[in-house]
Amino acid sequence: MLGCIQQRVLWLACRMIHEANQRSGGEVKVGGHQASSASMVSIMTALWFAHIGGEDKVAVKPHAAPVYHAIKYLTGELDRSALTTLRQQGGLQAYPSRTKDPDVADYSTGSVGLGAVAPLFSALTRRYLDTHFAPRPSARFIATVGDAELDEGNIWEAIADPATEGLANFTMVVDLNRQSLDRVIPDIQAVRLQRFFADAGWHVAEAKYGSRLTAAFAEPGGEALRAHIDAMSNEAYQSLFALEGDALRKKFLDRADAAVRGLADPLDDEALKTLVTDLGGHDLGLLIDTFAQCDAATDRPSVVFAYTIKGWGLPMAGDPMNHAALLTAEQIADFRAAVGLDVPSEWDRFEPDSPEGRWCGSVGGDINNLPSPSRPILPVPAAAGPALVEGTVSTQEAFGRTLTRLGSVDGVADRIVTTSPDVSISTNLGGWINKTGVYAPRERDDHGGAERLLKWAPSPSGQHIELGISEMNLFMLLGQLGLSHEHHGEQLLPIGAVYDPFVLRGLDAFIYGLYNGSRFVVVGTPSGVTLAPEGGAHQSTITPSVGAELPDLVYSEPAYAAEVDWLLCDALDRLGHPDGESSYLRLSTRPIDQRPFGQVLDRLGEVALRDLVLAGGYRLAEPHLTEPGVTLVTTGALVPEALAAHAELQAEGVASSVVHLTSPDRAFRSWQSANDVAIASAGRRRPPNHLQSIVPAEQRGWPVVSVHDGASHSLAWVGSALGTTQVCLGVDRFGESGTIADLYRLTGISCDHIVNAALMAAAPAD
Ligand SMILES: Cc1ncc(C[n+]2csc(CCOP(=O)(O)OP(=O)(O)O)c2C)c(N)n1
Ligand SMILES: [Mg+2]
Repeated sequence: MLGCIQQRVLWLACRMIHEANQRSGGEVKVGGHQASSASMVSIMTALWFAHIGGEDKVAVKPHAAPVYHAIKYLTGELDRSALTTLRQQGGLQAYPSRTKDPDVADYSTGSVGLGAVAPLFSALTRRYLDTHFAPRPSARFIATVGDAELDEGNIWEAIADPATEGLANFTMVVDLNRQSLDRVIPDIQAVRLQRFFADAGWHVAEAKYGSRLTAAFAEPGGEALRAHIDAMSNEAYQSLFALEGDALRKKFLDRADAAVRGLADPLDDEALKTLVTDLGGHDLGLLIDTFAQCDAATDRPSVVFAYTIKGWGLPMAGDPMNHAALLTAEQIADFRAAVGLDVPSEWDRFEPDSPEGRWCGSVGGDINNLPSPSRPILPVPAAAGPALVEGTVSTQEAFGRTLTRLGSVDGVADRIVTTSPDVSISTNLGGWINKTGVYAPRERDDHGGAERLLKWAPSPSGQHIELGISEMNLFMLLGQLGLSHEHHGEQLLPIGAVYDPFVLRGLDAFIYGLYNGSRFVVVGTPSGVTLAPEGGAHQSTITPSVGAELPDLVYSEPAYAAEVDWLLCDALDRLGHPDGESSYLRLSTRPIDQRPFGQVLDRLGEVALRDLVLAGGYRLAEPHLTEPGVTLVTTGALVPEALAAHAELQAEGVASSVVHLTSPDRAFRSWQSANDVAIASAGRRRPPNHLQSIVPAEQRGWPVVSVHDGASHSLAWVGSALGTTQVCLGVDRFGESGTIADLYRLTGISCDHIVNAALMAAAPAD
């Protein structure tokens, strides 16, 4: 019965892809992966129809999306009308999608390697929740991955991290078809890969030979047959799939000894092919048993190496060039007939009262996904503490203080979980860790250092998850912590702290988390050339653009302690809102005099100033002169330079004002939506362009000088938003070690540079 179901799954997957390509107007190739889908069809049939239950979560190999949809159609979750919408706008996505497919995938996949470990970090999230809140029902986490995905280093970073140790409810199933996109992998060395997993403490299982081959191995000459198959190169073995009759026999028996020949001779051509291509990854019974074996390994994660055939059951089976190959119309017609369908019935489900129909119905009742309820709104305060108006403090210190204070807020404190790739102390998480402790599934020895300044003391109640130095792991974990409500029914407020330049090291995983609809806060600190003595290898320049340009993320760059407090509280609050998003705070270790902020606070009052800080920025210094001047626009650590330049310009008789963009991203977006034609033509009121609303009308025509401890391009839109000309100062070269003054001079963002740029900009054109 499962064999019959898997054949229908394969048919529907191929037909879906065929349909999508028929629709193509020839504009661009539509594509779809029939061979990659075929390779996974037995594994996925065994999983969904004989292994998983409703609580279990599975990441599907990106190129097997059609198989997933075919299964979800047969179990009743997906409507028939969806099957003809593959790769069409509003239809089924090319790769499994959590956020866009109607049969919501547990994990989006597409960038190979990430889906392979997303469920591992999900299992870690579950383990964390089980020790902090009421235990959830037990659940298994499974990743189905292509063998070439194992080339991606992020997989090895994930399995090597002690944080993922002992996650026995995770299983990775490797679709070992010995082919990638371009080639038959000459030496996949499955044994070596298996050793890597075993050395990381995993349970390693294999589904290598199907039951026919296993039976043949037990016969006289069987051992020789096994040795002969094992000794064949991947290319030679793979080529058997394209051969028939005598050609296959010749190829297979090339260099075979008498014992192997003795076994092959009595078999007719078809029987020989069936035997020698009988791989475990297409043996449903064996797969089901192997998955059960993995469940029985209750102290460590498991990996299954399932030997498969790319293009299994299709004319393109094993062809080295089959990755993007498509069945012809004629081959589709043959396939349809072979499944016992005709054109009117080709998209049908099984008859409901057939054994297959009954099985699909009963499985579907359990495993079909329900839409997840919206996230709860937690009582995050507007501020964690009183606004600081004097003294000198860096935004990084302010972050540490705010977080520690939030550790005393009821209903919020226990939901915060922090994580860092071995930089918790240097990103100022120390106070928070002292308060809440480090997380470990079991009590471990404290190693707070000789002075015991830091209470490290790993325990199940700790709220900081320390990772090794892998920024990919940081973002993979944040991505899964930020889906805690969707996957596990408990809302968490995840905060990750990382050196700002190394945000880029984890960028694909960062994007992956956002693309999955996850919600988390990233603190990139320290940042920029302001971290002067640390030198060029640690000085970030392009991260502001990453923050501003990524969808579903707000990037902010505060300068003052109260701004950090308000922005962090707002960021945590917005994690739960239906129209909310993730946040990225770019911070610095530069101590900053808080008095100028105190003056604005006196002038505007806390409520109004906070609103401006959250909306994107405010005017920090006003012109003392009445004649036309220059608007200085800055963000973050360069506020003191802008204020100093302002004072100098005033002294030289040039009027200037200083705008501090606490979130260049929000200010930019308000300008974008102010220009949004769709909003205007729908007759809705356009939101104000934030910059225009904070710069008085008579000053909007003043030239702008923008200055940023980041690439000059990142604020280059400000002049346009105000309708005026602009000079952009920023860091457009790699840095080096020095003092802050050295680095600002070197990179052209010092007070002098601002003054000179302003004088030039303000001078009447010749
Ligand atoms: C990060 C990333 N790099 C490259 C690709 C392009 N790509 C798509 S499939 C593929 C090969 C996949 O081979 P394998 O994982 O063995 O899957 P199979 O199709 O053989 O099942 C590549 C390189 C991608 N999707 N993601
Ligand atoms: Mg492969």
